[in-house]
Amino acid sequence: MSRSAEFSRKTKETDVSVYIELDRVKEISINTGIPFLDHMLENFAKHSKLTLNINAMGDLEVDEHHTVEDVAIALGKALAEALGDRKGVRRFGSSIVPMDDAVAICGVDISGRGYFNFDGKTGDVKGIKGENFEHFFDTLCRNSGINVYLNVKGKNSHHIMEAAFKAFAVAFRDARVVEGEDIPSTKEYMD
Ligand SMILES: [Mn+2]
Repeated sequence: MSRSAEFSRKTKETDVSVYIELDRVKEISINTGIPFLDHMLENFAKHSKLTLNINAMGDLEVDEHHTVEDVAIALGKALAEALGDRKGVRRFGSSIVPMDDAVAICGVDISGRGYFNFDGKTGDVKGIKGENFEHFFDTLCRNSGINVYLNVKGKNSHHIMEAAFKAFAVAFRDARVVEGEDIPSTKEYMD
């Protein structure tokens, strides 16, 4: 059985729906209205070996902020639900992913506690300001109960961000694997 979740969230600013499966690669379909964010989330799903469908309609006429934030909220909630009680999960994962001039170092702890720890500098790309990438990861962490450390450096903003999403994908791919029955915590509880 594949761990899965469906999550929808509609506000006056955005309408987002997410479907995710953690243990089966079926389909990746991402439509957020922001092509660069689609590109990043496709990379996340591809390199994390997930089934991921995301549809978002946001108030892009204002700017991209609400859409980026609300996609992160919905994806985070879906991840939390799909991970469930996190019993038997490997819990930790880490990666170093280069992309030409850029490199990203990522550590993931599926601890139940959401915290984003960021080092480095991001830049603007088409459709998204650099600051909104940090906001995306921070929002994703807080809503999923996943602790992420991410360190990026490089010259080209597209490469830096793509390396970051791939590094997160590879670290998460390992961390979410179920390999036993135990709750992987000395306190026998994940939070
Ligand atoms: Mn690219």
